[in-house]
Amino acid sequence: MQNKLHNRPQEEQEEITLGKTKDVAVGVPAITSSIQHMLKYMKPGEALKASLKINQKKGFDCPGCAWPDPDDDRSSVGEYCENGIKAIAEERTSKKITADFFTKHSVQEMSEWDDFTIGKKGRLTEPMYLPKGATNYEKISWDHAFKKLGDKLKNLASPNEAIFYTSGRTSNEAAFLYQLFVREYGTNNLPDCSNMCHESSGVGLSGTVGIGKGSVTLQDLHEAEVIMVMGQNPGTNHPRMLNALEKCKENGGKIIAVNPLPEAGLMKYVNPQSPLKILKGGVALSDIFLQVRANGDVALLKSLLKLLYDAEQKNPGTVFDLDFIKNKTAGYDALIENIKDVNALDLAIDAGVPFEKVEEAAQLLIENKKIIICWAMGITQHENGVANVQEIVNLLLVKGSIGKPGAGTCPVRGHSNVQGDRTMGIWESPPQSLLDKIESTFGFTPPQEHGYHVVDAIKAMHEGKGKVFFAMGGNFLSATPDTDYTAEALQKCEMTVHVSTKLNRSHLIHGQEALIFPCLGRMDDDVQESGEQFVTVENSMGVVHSSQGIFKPCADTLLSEPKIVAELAKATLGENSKIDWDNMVANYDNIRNAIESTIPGFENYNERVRQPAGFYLPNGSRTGNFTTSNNKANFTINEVPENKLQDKQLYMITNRSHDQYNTTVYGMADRYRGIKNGRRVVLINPQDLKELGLKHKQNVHIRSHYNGEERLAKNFTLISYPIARKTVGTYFPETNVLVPINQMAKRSHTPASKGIVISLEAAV
Ligand SMILES: Nc1nc2c(c(=O)[nH]1)N[C@H]1C(S)=C(S)[C@@H](COP(=O)(O)OP(=O)(O)OC[C@H]3O[C@@H](n4cnc5c(=O)[nH]c(N)nc54)[C@H](O)[C@@H]3O)O[C@H]1N2
Ligand SMILES: Nc1nc2c(c(=O)[nH]1)N[C@H]1C(S)=C(S)[C@@H](COP(=O)(O)OP(=O)(O)OC[C@H]3O[C@@H](n4cnc5c(=O)[nH]c(N)nc54)[C@H](O)[C@@H]3O)O[C@H]1N2
Ligand SMILES: [Mo]
Repeated sequence: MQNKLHNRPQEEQEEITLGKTKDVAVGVPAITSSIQHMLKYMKPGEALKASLKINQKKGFDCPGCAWPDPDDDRSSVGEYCENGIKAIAEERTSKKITADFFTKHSVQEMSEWDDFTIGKKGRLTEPMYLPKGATNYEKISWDHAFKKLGDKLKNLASPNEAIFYTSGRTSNEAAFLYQLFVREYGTNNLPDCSNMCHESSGVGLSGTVGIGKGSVTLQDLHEAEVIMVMGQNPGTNHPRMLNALEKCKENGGKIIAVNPLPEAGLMKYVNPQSPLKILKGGVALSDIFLQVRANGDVALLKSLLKLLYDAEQKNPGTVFDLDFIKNKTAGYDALIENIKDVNALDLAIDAGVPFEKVEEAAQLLIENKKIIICWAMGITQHENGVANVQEIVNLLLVKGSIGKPGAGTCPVRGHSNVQGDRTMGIWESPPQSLLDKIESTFGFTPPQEHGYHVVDAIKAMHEGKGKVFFAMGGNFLSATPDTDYTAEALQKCEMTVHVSTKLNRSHLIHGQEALIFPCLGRMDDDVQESGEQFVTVENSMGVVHSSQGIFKPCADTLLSEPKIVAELAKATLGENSKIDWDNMVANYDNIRNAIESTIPGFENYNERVRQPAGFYLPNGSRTGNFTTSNNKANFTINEVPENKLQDKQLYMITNRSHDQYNTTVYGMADRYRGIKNGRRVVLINPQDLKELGLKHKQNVHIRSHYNGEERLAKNFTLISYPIARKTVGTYFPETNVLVPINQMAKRSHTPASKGIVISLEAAV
């Protein structure tokens, strides 16, 4: 029998309970929820210590999101949020999984548990090995484990038959060492979670403003006159961002939210660190809510641009920043040629937003100059994800709203070090400059041919071209699209290996042989030959800072990620390696020195990262120095995507609930949206429900449609919800089975997880 792939038996419908949908985020319920959560899973003394050290200058970096910490005035009671606390409790759980656990439970048995149950089993503590044909993982020594994998890698016909994935929690030190090993071994097969996340931002920004990262600092957000928050749910996924939005409002700024869902955090907010505000009941955050349909953003942005253009025509020089356009940009004439005859009203209708609302938003953009646009997965995870980002840039460029205080681009990153991992060279398509620098610094020639991104990696495994899959963190099976297809791909591998803190489904849907390498987490003390080590990470705004563990690891068998890489490198490359791996790991300062010699912007790394708040990496777009091929910021022309819906079809967006971290399910309560007890739900507009002849709380199957292919996911409960028309909301990863492997963003190859065409059928 095949192992169960999804996180719940599909045969039954869940008993969903509905509470009131909240329009206020954070406040007292968030504080109680986070305290309860910590005390449920952690030792009380540790819970207190963790909450005092989180995101402090000499503390550890929260393993949750990549939102930056204030440069100066940090809260003395901890820079944290409810969901950061849950991430901590998840990592620092008092439960452990030892080798006995795997003797007791076969892989088959575990694969029938749901994701919530799997995640709650505790921290992995011992290296484990699943031999070919075996039913249970067995204990293996670290030495044997490294030898097994090293021998396997040595004996592949080509290094390109191995694939090395990274999730975004890996520190700069581990990531740098890892890519160095992989490239010395001989491949650029370094797919990472970024491929499924902000890759569209990286691609869209690099070509237009010269750097694939955002341009703003926290201070800029406080100073902005207008902040647009597009395709992002900060109340859940970046709760500390709400502090910044609140400060912006206190300084007189206005907020525009662009989302198919009226997300609680965008509507109203109560600062948990301000008792007075808790009493007063909070601040209404968004001044204008543009309830766009799924993937209506290009149409909406073009409609706004046209309204700005019309206003500029009426009063030349008052709306657009003509000096900036003339001196700093290229492609303006072509842009104007493209938009001058479009119809703003038709575009607003296409976007699903009432035209008066678009006009209201345009007015704010016309009147102000310091504009910031923030965005996340609602923008990037579309076939036209790159076009979405480029249209955002167009809007900022006509206003001259980049490269000056209070203005610019703000792609809000996900994993706490996903940005740093990319800076360190975790990249399947590395720039030539990186490869050349590796060669001159370390004396070996890295492979020049680009490697597989996530989708190509899955296909390569499926076709038998990828034989060994190694994952530095993450939960590849559940995070990737097309779960059944990906499962087959992993099961075709000769060997799958996971460096992990917690058990997850990717350990249970495995290759012919499988290994689990248990590792230290962010909060664990990391002691190497020279003594206690700290690591460094880069946040969403390009600040590099240190992170130091504060707890004794739950088992002395755990190794740090850098140590695992070094041991694997020795077992694979042996005497042939040009790198002294033991020396690197003995003192992480040595790794940082190697980073300094290889990656631009890390001068005096060891010294500067010891400054309490770390340092900013250079960023041309922040200062108006656009390092594109023509040294200008480039306008681009992006066509409005055609509407693909046929009769009775809807667009499906796959979102996070308030009670999960990506594939880790913390619990079953999506508190702000008022949905409890289950996750197999479809949020649908009441009008669509009526037109389709379906009913609130009805049990349905979801069918996705892509180029004549169909995929089915069974037994979901319909929930009548104030979501945009023609758009339905479901949770990731339950509906990843419906995301077609080939449906991805042009140029960035990001799976289109927010643009799936589906139909609903009554379950009988
Ligand atoms: N607690 C917690 N924190 C997290 C995570 C987590 O799972 N839990 N995940 C981390 C990671 S890796 C990431 S990448 C970030 C993710 O952060 P988000 O991007 O906020 O996460 P999603 O839940 O995917 O939310 C996407 C938002 O976009 C909206 N949306 C969907 N489609 C469209 C569209 O077509 N247009 C527009 N304008 N909006 C749309 C959705 O309604 C939703 O509000 O959060 C990070 N932080
Ligand atoms: N349909 C749909 N699919 C999506 C998305 C979506 O919005 N919709 N979002 C996409 C996005 S934005 C992302 S970033 C990906 C996320 O993809 P991944 O990063 O692969 O998934 P996570 O669920 O974050 O990984 C969780 C696992 O990481 C391990 N882990 C946690 N901390 C550490 C650590 O410190 N070290 C190591 N070695 N392991 C650790 C634990 O074992 C845990 O089970 O999913 C993508 N998939
Ligand atoms: Mo992400």
